[in-house]
Amino acid sequence: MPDLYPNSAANVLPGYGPNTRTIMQVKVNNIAPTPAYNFNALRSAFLHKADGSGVFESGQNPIIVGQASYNASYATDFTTGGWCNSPVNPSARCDGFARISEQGGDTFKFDTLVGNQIGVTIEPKAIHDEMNATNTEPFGRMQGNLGLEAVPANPGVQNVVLYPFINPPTEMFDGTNLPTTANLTPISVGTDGTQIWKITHNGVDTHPIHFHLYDVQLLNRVTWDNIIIPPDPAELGWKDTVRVSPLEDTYFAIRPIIPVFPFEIPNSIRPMDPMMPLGSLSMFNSTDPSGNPVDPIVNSLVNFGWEYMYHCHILSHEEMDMMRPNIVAMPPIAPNGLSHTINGNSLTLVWQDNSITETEFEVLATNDGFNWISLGTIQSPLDQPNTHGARSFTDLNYNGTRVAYQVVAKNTIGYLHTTPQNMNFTYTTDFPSLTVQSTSAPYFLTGPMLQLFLPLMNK
Ligand SMILES: [Cu+2]
Repeated sequence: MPDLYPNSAANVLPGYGPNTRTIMQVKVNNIAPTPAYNFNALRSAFLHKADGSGVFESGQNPIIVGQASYNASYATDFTTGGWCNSPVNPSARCDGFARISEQGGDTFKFDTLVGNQIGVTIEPKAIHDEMNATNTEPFGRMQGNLGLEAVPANPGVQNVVLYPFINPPTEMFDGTNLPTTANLTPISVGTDGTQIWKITHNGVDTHPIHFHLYDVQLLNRVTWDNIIIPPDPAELGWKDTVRVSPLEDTYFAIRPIIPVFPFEIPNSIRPMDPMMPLGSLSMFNSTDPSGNPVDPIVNSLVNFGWEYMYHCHILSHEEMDMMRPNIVAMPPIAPNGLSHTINGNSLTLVWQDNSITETEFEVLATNDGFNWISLGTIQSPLDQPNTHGARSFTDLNYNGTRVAYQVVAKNTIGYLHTTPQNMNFTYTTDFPSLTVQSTSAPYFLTGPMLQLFLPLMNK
């Protein structure tokens, strides 16, 4: 720029803008350049090493679903092609890719790092984002939504069920047997709480779907004209955000790693719609996961357990309700310290409640030392503080016949159809709930000698 002094900019000090007087010159020394970056050394660092020190195998959590793309990182021999989930002539080995015909409720089998083949049920999710196709936004604005795919998904019918954020939670994890930060080993059974998600997208835009709490392993995409698209090279490994594109099914494996804390984490208990009073019926989508209309959903206190989210990471989409709760049920700390008092034919059992996350206790008894029967439950209501302390239950049918008692602490997450007293709905079907539990040691009424001999007496 020209120097306009004395007509302007007379008082600008050097180093302060606008400073039109400084000219910068960058000189390049005439010396030998540094060596070219050794890309092969970087690639080599990620390969499996005999001592397990490869960067991926030692630095990342173990993958869930075996795929050939990971062979170099683990020295595995996952197959490059083989549909072990085919209903006809399934291949012996699994390539880890889902096909167009697979859907919610099916078992998705895959090969694992430890060498066995296991199966996990496919969870059917859905996205839709076309103008006027989503109908729960009250002002007619353009909106994308997350939801579920009703199964079986049939051509030519409405299979996508879209939910606003306030609808009862439908994404739930059972934390009982999931790996923890203190004990993380590769998956070897299909029943540890791992989930396979299929998000089918009947819309128009690609959405970067973001997961809280856990990273996911992208398995593949399969277009609705049946082209299997493996993850891009940059999509291998762990991702907290994955592109979900229209007219495709996008498959993830999810295995949350439970953090271990030196203190209890309480449940998240709140109205499903925090903006409206309890008892409100407005702005819910009263359609069940199978796509059938149900009686109106009632805004009520719901136990969301450990509450997280998953949502589109385009924040204008997220803020327009492209977000759903994503919740975890963790077993309460088991009760202990059982004691009793007998009064005629009734027995009062007292125990120590060690948990702030139980929603009810169930009391079990046995008359023969083997077969346990339920005597009933006592609630820990969601609208009351949940504390430690003594709890009790009176068995009115004691009659001197009981051998032992047990107390089960249960934690139930999800919408339980709590209805205000002035309403009397008959729900035709359910939104999901999930109960996890911890059980006290058996409490024998007799001395330790009988305890020891009871198994023999029943032989
Ligand atoms: Cu989006």
